[in-house]
Amino acid sequence: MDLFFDQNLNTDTVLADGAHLLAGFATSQAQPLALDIQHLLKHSPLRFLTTPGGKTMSVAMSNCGPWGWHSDRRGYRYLQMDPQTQQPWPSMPKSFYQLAARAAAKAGFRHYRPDACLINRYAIGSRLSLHQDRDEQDKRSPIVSVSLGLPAIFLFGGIQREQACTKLLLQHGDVMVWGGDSRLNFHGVQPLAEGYHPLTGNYRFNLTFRKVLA
Ligand code: MD3
Ligand code: FE
Repeated sequence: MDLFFDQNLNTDTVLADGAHLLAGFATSQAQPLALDIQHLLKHSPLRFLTTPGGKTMSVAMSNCGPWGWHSDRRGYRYLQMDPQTQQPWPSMPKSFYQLAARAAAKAGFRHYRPDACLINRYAIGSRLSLHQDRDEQDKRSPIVSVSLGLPAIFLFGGIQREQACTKLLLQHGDVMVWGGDSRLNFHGVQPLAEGYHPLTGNYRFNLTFRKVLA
């Protein structure tokens, strides 16, 4: 099996046009990030969303920032209110926003202003099937993702579902920036292998920053 990963801290590896792996970019901030996540989840708890097709997702999700991603039988969309609490999503910590902006800048995307941050929690066996992120109005801004805790095998496909995928091991502290020609590529996450991480226990957390409004 071909599996690409980068152990070199603070390198910028370009996987495809606009797709950058910043290995270990968030490692030094991981502990405060994890504490902030636990705090945010007290306001808008993790939940298992339903797809329009009626399946329950195995990844538990919540959001912070002005917009939050939601899915139910009626479709995928961004909402300003958490439908579970009927309150606005908790605001995005400045440290999250600055981390995402610094990562985007390092990958060549200046003036990144994310207005949504999806919080994904993977338990052992949780997976994310191959999909595109196309619910955001702004498709010119990149998506920035931060991996914390247990490692996962990420699948990076092409612009069509049928194209072959590159496998990438995403480890604690890794940050990825997906912009330019890679912004609409298919991608997914293989079922999380069992393991234990000192910061997150039996879980992997992933933050994905997006710009919803153009
Ligand atoms: C490549 N999350 O939340 S982050 C998602 O690890 C999502 O939780 C995965 O896919 C996770 O939608 C992957 C990396 C990622 C995010 C968006 C992308 C990769 C992407 C958009 C285009 C291409
Ligand atoms: Fe995605």
